[in-house]
Amino acid sequence: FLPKRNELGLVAVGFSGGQCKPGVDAAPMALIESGLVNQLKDDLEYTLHYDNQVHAYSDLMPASDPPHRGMKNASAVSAVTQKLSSQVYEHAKHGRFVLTLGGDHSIAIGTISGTAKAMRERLGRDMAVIWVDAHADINTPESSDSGNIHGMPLAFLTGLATEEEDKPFGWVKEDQRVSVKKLVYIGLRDVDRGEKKILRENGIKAFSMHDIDRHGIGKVMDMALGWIGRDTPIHLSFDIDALDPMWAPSTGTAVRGGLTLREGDFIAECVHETGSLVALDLVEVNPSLEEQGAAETVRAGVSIVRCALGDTLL
Ligand code: 6HN
Ligand code: MN
Ligand code: MN
Ligand code: MN
Repeated sequence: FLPKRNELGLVAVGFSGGQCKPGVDAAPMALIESGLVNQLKDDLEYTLHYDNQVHAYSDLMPASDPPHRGMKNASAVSAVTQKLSSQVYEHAKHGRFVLTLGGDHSIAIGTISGTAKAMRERLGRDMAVIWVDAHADINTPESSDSGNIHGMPLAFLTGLATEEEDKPFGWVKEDQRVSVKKLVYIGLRDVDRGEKKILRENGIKAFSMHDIDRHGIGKVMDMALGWIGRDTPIHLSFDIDALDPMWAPSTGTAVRGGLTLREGDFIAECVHETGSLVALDLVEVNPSLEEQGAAETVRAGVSIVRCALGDTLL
């Protein structure tokens, strides 16, 4: 069921509406300008399917977007992720590995719904999600303190938060969802109280920074991949704030005590090695924050992508 070797679909998403800080929309261009696309073509020998544009989806922005269930920009985020979902689905359906460069983490509602549906159709299989992040991003609109949708994508993707057909995110249907049993977290260290309850009550597998300190990243990856099992397609959603701000300072919700750059790369390498990785999101790089560290943050993002796409040391 593997993506065709070396066929890569790239979607660049310049969207920041899932949170309140401008600048995260500039990340795809910064990543591409730092040489990412050329490296994927030349060093890693991928055949690229890319429409050569950073999508801002301006045509989809509603004239007014009042709060809905406490969510900020709900109509905009819903419209953008619905469109993105079909773009990602189209790549995945053709057997391409799908790389999505964000944008804030709300865009995962689009990417994961797209790959989950394509994997069900192509393979008749439920996909697993590895979510690497300081945060759990599984607030329901009701449990969220901030109303920022980048803290909620997994609630909509797992069906813990649903919505009526004619409302924002009512387009996310059963065949686009992922099971809470097939979700694994790595790197958590800032989980809201309501989210802890959700993780507990649903028996969701999570490896926090505490677990990484205790067992080491090697053992944690064995356990994480063991939980998912063989022959299960995997979507890796990588929030750059999983890394310690020492390595990735330019991000909207930085939390100290995170992964080293090498631990982040190792996670990506291990998931690549399974041979089951079908898609990667790289999100939350914001070059306009902590500007002295922006180049380093972009470099960290490039490194994670290269590792997930099969760059090897030897
Ligand atoms: N991210 N839990 C906080 C919230 O607002 O719900 C932070 C979410 C951060 C989201 O980093 O992708
Ligand atoms: Mn985060
Ligand atoms: Mn918090
Ligand atoms: Mn996140």
